[in-house]
Amino acid sequence: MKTRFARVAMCAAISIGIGGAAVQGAPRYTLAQATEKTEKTSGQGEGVVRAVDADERRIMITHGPVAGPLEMSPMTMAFRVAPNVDLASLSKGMKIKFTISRDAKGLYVIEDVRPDKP
Ligand SMILES: [Cu+2]
Repeated sequence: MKTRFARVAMCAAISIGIGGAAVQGAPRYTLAQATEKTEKTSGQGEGVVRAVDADERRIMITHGPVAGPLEMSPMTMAFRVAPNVDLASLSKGMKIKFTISRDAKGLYVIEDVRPDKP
């Protein structure tokens, strides 16, 4: 009986895992809600700098598809930039590779920027 229960419990755990992986979007995250707030999700992308606003610490980027837990379609948009990123190293027209994450408020932040050299 004990063994059978363990087997059933394991099957349940596996089916939850498979079901969760197969479902895109919110249902998958209900299981991980407890850790979601502290866990950093990030995404990797490439793009071209359109504008740098050093006062507001924002940059405008035309980016391609962003891959990773944080996915994004290609678009032109403004990002806030993390304090550790040196904005002086960025200029209009520069091709870059970047890493984004979401802050505690759910806003996108650029965590890292590298020149995208051929
Ligand atoms: Cu975007």
